[in-house]
Amino acid sequence: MKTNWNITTVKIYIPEQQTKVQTRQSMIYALVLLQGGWFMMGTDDPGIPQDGEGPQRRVRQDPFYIEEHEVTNQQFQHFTNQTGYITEAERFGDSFVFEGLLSEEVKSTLSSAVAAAPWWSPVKGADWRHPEGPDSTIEHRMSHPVLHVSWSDAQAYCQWAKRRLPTEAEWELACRGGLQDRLYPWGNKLMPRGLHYANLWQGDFPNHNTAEDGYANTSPVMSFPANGFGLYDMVGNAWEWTSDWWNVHHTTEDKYNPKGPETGTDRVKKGGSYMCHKSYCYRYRCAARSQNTPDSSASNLGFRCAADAES
Ligand SMILES: *[C@@H]1O[C@H](CO)[C@@H](O)[C@H](O)[C@H]1NC(C)=O
Ligand SMILES: [Ca+2]
Ligand SMILES: [Ca+2]
Repeated sequence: MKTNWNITTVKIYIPEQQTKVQTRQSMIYALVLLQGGWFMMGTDDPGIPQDGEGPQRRVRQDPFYIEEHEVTNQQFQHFTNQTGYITEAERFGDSFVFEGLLSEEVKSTLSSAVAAAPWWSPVKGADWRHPEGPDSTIEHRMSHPVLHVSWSDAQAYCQWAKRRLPTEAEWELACRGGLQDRLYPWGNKLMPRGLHYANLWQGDFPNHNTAEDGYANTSPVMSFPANGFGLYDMVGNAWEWTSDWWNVHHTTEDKYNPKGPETGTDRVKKGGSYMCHKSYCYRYRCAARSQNTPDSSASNLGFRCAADAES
């Protein structure tokens, strides 16, 4: 496989030492090495109990790599250029878009919406290159997270990049950034010193987004501060697929490199998105979780890859 993307930085995180910066030949963007070890997964004080956020349990995780930011449109375009890959949304001919972002023209063509969430509409011609439907483009958003990618699309990209999706446990360890029992990657206060730490929704959902954090839609990756592991947008911006099947029942038993249930119908996604507001989607917390069928795609759902640590 040919690539003209050469040296990128690999930041190696080592607990109790400074972040070591190495360079190495790499096809695509930076990975951060996390040392693993024991951590507390989930919470005994769930924000949304029916999502299976609890109980809190001890998890021991081997070292692994995780990408420092969500996979961008640029990265995904590089992948499709090289492979000719067609996403599921492109094959199905439609994908879910948040109505608040649609042009009047696209809105006038809509036939159906989701009963429980009428702000979601399947839009013909919506896909990763056209996040708000056929009259939209990613040209000015190449550094934003790729959207409208199904779990299978995400899986295909990571495989091509010689990587894989993170497990939910890996993702959550990464989200916590070395902190214990905190709500957010940076602590318990949503806005320390009055500053925005993630791309979320401010205002009245779903009618009015004040975009006080600077963005009513996605933001370029790394627009908000990194967590303690040097990882960006772990909560907010785009939801992120993980490799686990969905299940809301957990025990307090210690777990070793858990990979989730053997089977299921839905896959776990983590971190919430630019559409999340406390009033209806208090899921921009590390313990929070949600699910979609593996062929689902939407205008707020992306991913990042992980990789095994060579030992
Ligand atoms: C993908 O191919 C198009 C058309 O040749 C080109 O304009 C674009 O820069 C390529 N993208 C990447 C990320 O290589
Ligand atoms: Ca926002
Ligand atoms: Ca995210």
